[in-house]
Amino acid sequence: MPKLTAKQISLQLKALPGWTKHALTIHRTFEFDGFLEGIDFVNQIAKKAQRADHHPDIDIRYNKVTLTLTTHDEGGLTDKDFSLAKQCDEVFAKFGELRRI
Ligand code: H2B
Repeated sequence: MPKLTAKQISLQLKALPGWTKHALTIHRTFEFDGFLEGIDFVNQIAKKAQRADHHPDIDIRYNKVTLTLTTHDEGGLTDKDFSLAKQCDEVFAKFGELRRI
């Protein structure tokens, strides 16, 4: 999986509002109704990460979860990071849907 160029990265980021690039990583902070909801989110992300063999850095602070993605093996950002970021957004969207019921 090759490292993406700066141009490819900015194109990918346009499709993922909420994600920010910092150095060789991208990150997004997700906010939940409480601590346990955030933990539930993290557990769902963990399953997806394991399936993809691609693991985010996870920072949990009460009801906020920050995910940071990079491809250590390549020393930069790859499609794997953007693919997992998209899956994280999809999981998060489900939490919003539950709240609206
Ligand atoms: N996760 C992340 N975020 N980056 C990697 O480069 C990476 C990983 N590499 N999970 C995987 C595991 C690699 O170490 C194994 C051997 O496939």
